[in-house]
Amino acid sequence: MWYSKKLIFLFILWFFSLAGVYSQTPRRYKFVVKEARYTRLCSTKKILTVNGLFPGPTIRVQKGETIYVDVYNRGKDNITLHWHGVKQPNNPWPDGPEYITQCPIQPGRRFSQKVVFSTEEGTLWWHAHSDWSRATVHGAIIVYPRRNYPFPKPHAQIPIIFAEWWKSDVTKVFTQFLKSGGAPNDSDAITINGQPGDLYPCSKSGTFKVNVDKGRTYLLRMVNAAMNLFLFVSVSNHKLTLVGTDGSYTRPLARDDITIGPGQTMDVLLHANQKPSRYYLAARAYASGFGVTFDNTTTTAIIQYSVKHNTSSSPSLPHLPDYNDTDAVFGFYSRIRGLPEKFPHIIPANCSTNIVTTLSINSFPCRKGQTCNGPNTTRLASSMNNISFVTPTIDILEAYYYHINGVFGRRFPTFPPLMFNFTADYLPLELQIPRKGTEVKVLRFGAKVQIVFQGTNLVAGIDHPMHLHGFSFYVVGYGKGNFNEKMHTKDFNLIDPPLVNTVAVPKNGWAAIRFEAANPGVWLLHCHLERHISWGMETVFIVKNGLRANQTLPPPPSDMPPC
Ligand SMILES: *[C@@H]1O[C@H](CO)[C@@H](O)[C@H](O)[C@H]1NC(C)=O
Ligand SMILES: *[C@@H]1O[C@H](CO)[C@@H](O)[C@H](O)[C@H]1NC(C)=O
Ligand SMILES: *[C@@H]1O[C@H](CO)[C@@H](O)[C@H](O)[C@H]1NC(C)=O
Ligand SMILES: *[C@@H]1O[C@H](CO)[C@@H](O)[C@H](O)[C@H]1NC(C)=O
Ligand SMILES: *[C@@H]1O[C@H](CO)[C@@H](O)[C@H](O)[C@H]1NC(C)=O
Ligand SMILES: *[C@@H]1O[C@H](CO)[C@@H](O)[C@H](O)[C@H]1NC(C)=O
Ligand SMILES: *[C@@H]1O[C@H](CO)[C@@H](O)[C@H](O)[C@H]1NC(C)=O
Ligand SMILES: *[C@@H]1O[C@H](CO)[C@@H](O)[C@H](O)[C@H]1NC(C)=O
Ligand SMILES: *[C@@H]1O[C@H](CO)[C@@H](O)[C@H](O)[C@H]1NC(C)=O
Ligand SMILES: *[C@@H]1O[C@H](CO)[C@@H](O)[C@H](O)[C@H]1NC(C)=O
Ligand SMILES: [Cu+2]
Repeated sequence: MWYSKKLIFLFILWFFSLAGVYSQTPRRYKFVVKEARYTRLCSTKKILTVNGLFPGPTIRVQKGETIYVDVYNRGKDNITLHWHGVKQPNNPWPDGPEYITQCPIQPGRRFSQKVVFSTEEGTLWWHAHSDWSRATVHGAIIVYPRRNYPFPKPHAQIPIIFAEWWKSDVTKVFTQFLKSGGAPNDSDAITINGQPGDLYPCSKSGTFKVNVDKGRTYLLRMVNAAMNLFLFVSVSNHKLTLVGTDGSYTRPLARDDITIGPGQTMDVLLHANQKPSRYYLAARAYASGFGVTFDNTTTTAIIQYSVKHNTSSSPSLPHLPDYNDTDAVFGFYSRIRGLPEKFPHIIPANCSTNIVTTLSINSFPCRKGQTCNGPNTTRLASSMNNISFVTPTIDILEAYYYHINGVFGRRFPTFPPLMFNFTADYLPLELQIPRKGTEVKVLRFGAKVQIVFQGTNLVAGIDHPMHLHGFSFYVVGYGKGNFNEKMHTKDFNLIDPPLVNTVAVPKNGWAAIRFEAANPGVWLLHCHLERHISWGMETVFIVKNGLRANQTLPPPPSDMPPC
C-alpha cells in the first residue's frame, strides 16, 4: 500500500531529524528573481523582486551555519546576488559581485550559492550586485546567537529596511545617467519595509507599523538598502540604543538619533517606556555634498502602543538633524565602540601592509560630438588613488584562477600618486581628471593590513561608505582633514574599535581600518553609494593561498555561471 510506504518514509525522516542527522543537511532557500507589479505614490509599475516580494525574503540563520540559496533568474536581464557582510571563508565563488567573482546569471539560468556564516552575529543583508537592480532586489539576514545576547533578550525583533523608490524604471535611471555623464535622477521616496509612509501621497494606508506593549523592549534590525542616501533615523519621544552594527555587537550607545549609511546595518533597542500613544519613526537624508541634489523627503513608520489610546490624533514627528549636519554624523560614528570583553578581538598591532587611498569624485572632458551633463559640461567619474575602475568582461576570480592574461593588472597604487592638500577648499581643475584602469592589489595570505581612506574635495567632498567583501575590519581611527601618520597613528583605538564591513569615511576627512588578510580569493572594495561605484570608486584585493588545505582557493562549483 503506497500510503504505508509514505508513512514509513516520514517516520524515518522524523527519526533522523531527532537523531540530528536530518538537521545537519544545510538549509536551502529558493530565490526566484522575477518582475512583480507594485503600486506606490499613486502609480503602478513593474519592479524586479525575489519571489515577488519588496523587500525580499528575510534569511534567518544560527551563528556559524552554512546554507544554500538556489537562485533562479526568471527576469529579463543578467543578475548576481551578494551576501553583504558574510565573510565566506575559503568560499569566494558565490560572493556575487558581477565580473569580479562571477559572470552574471543569465535569464533562464540558475546558480546554487553556498553561503558560509562564521563569526558574524547580528544583522546583515543580501542584495543584487549587478547594474542598479539592488534598488528593489534586497532583503535582511538575521544571524541569531547560539546562546545569549549581550543584552536582555528583546521581546521581539523587527527588520527595518530603508530603500529608495523611483516612480520611473530604475534601469532607465541607471542607463540615462551613465550616458549623460551627469548625476542620476533623485529618487521620489524613501521607504521603510517597502512603504513610504504617511507623508507621501497615496501612502497612508500601507504605512509600516510596529505594535508594542508598554514596558517591553524591541530590537529594531535596521538595514540601509538605499542606493545613494545616508539617513538620519529617530523615533519621537524615545531614545534609541545602538547595540550592534554590521553583524557585530557594540557597547550600548543611547542616542536621540542615529545615522546609517548605504550598506550599513544598525541593531537598535527601543524601550517602549512612554505614554501609550502612536509615535513616528522617521528617516530622511544626510547629504553634505556641495551642489549635490538629493531626495529630501521624509519617510515614516508608526510605533503604536497596544493599550487603548486616542488614535485620531496624529503622531508627532521626531527631531532629525539638518540635512547638512556633518558634525552630527561625525559625533555618532566616532562614538561607536566594540565589545572586546564578550567577543575577543584580535586587532592587528603592527601592520606589514600599509595602504593609503584617496577617494575622489572626478570629471572627464566630454567626448567630441557629445553633450555631457556633468559640472561645466564634463562627464562625472570617481576614483581610488586616481584610478577610475573599469569593470572587465570576464570575472577577475576566474581570470586569476585559470591564469587568463589581460583581464586585470596588479598595480593598484599603495599611496596616492600625487600628494596635495586633499581637503583644500579650492583645488586645481587639472587634478580632477583620473586615469582609467582595472588594477588590483595582491596581498600575502595572513598579511596584516592597514588602509587609510582619504576623502578629497575634488569636484565635491562628500562622505563615502566604503565596503569590503570577504572580511570584517576594525575602524581604528576617524578624523577630519588630511591624515597625518605621525600625528594620528598614536591616537588609534586598538582597545575597543568597532568591527564592521562598511565604514563611513567623513566628508573631507579620513578613516583608518585594520584587518588580517586570512581569506584566500578575490574581494571587492568599493563605495556603497551606487552612483560612485557606477563611476569607478572601487578596487579589488587578491588574497593569495596560505599553506593549509583550508587556506587554499577551492575550485569553482560545477554550476558556476559561464561568461
Ligand atoms: C530624469 O529627470 C529628467 C529631468 O527631470 C527627465 O527628463 C527624465 O525623463 C528623467 N529620467 C527618468 C528615467 O525618469
Ligand atoms: C526639497 O527640495 C525641493 C527641490 O529642490 C525644494 O523645492 C523643497 O523646498 C525641499 N524641501 C525641503 C523640505 O527641504
Ligand atoms: C482624540 O484626539 C482628537 C484630536 O486631537 C480630539 O479631537 C479628541 O477629543 C480626542 N478624543 C479623546 C477621547 O480624547
Ligand atoms: C546647512 O544649510 C543651511 C541652509 O540650508 C545653512 O543655514 C547652514 O549654515 C548649513 N549648515 C552647515 C553646517 O553647513
Ligand atoms: C609592534 O611594534 C612595536 C614597535 O615597533 C613593538 O614594541 C611591539 O612589540 C610590536 N608588537 C607586536 C605584537 O609585534
Ligand atoms: C569651468 O571651466 C572654466 C573654463 O575652463 C573654468 O574657469 C571654471 O573654473 C570651471 N568651473 C568649474 C565649476 O569647474
Ligand atoms: C588644506 O586646506 C584646508 C581647507 O582649506 C586648510 O584649512 C588647511 O590649512 C590646508 N592644509 C595645508 C597643509 O595647507
Ligand atoms: C590623475 O592622473 C591624471 C592622468 O595621469 C593626471 O592628469 C591627474 O593630475 C591625476 N590626478 C591626481 C589627483 O592624482
Ligand atoms: C583550518 O584548519 C585549521 C586546522 O586544521 C583549523 O584550526 C582552522 O579553524 C581552520 N580554518 C577554517 C577557516 O576553517
Ligand atoms: C549578460 O551576461 C553575458 C555573460 O557575461 C554577457 O555576454 C552579456 O553581454 C550580458 N548581457 C547584457 C545585456 O549585459
Ligand atoms: Cu562614495
